[in-house]
Amino acid sequence: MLKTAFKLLVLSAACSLAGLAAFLFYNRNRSLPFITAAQNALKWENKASFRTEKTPAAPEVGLQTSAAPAGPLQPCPDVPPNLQGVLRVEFSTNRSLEDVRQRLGPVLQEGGRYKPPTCVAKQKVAIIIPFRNRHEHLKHWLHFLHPILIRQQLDYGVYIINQEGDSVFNRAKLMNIGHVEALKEYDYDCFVFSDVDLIPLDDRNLYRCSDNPRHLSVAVDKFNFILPYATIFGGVSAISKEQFLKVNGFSNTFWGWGGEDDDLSQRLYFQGMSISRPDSLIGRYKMIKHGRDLHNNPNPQNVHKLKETAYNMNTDGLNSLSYTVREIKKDLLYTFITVDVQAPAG
Ligand code: UDH
Ligand code: MN
Repeated sequence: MLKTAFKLLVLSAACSLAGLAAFLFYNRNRSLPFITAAQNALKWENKASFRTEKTPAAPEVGLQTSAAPAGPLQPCPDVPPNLQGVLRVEFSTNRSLEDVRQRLGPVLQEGGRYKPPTCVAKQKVAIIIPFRNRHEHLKHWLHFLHPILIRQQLDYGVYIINQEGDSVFNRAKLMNIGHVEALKEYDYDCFVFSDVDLIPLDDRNLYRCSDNPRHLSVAVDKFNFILPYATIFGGVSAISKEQFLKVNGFSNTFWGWGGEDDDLSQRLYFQGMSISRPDSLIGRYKMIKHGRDLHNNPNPQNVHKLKETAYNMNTDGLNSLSYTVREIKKDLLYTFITVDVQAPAG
């Protein structure tokens, strides 16, 4: 009797082992790479490399949560679970993009794209950066922002819109171009327009859109962490596709420094929207120190143009946008689009 029971036990153990081996063999090429990708991404969603000064390091995530979930993915939680809060940000380190590429290689897709592997992101976000000749700043931005955006569980892509040549700079037009070019690639529903030199000091400041356009760079060190004025919408701001289309995007006609962000702020106001903001303790930023760039001097005409926003907004914007794409380069960390903005002569 006892002997028979023992035989049965050995037999059933052998069967389960054989079953397990067969399962692993069958799935060796399918589930394992996915598990590895998911584990890598989760490692990053948890990464403590930019450790908060207050919060302790996030706990390790075990295999249990990182394995490929069976069936369709659930929506990501409202509050991403692995945020770190206050971040340490410094620009004294000489950063190499190769280093960032190596560390993020396993989780990012070509073009600076990411999707959370274990849940469906709340929003599809295109980050648009107006750019010319600020490669040092871009290195810092990519080094700090990718890990933050990953922890925020966004389905996102990074688009650097590079103005070709040395004609007068047009930040707003580059933003409009970024919006159009990003939408050619993917069905983004939210756009975060960000200067290349602004790094958030708290990852609870989510790079997402809300019911109203959202100004994210509320408290910048350069302005002593104080909001300079109530209607400001420059620096870093998040605006949904619908909100942006409703105001016909930015004006294309603000050449040189100043006014284009205030013009957009007025457009939003004229369309009955108001600006939302995170708390000033969370919306803190560091701006990388810089002087004024060549060919981007303050343009004294721009302030006068602000009187004409209501009159111009329906004919000057996305519906009148004209430019030429010179080159689209895909890096692991970003999509770099060089454009001719058709600057006026002189
Ligand atoms: N930008 C470039 N290249 C340029 C000009 C502007 O990439 O040549 C982009 C970049 O993303 C930058 C953004 O446009 O962050 C806004 O330009 P900015 O940084 O010059 O604007 P900000 O308001 O500068 O920060 C104010 C002038 C700083 C002079 C301070 C002297 N102490
Ligand atoms: Mn700046």
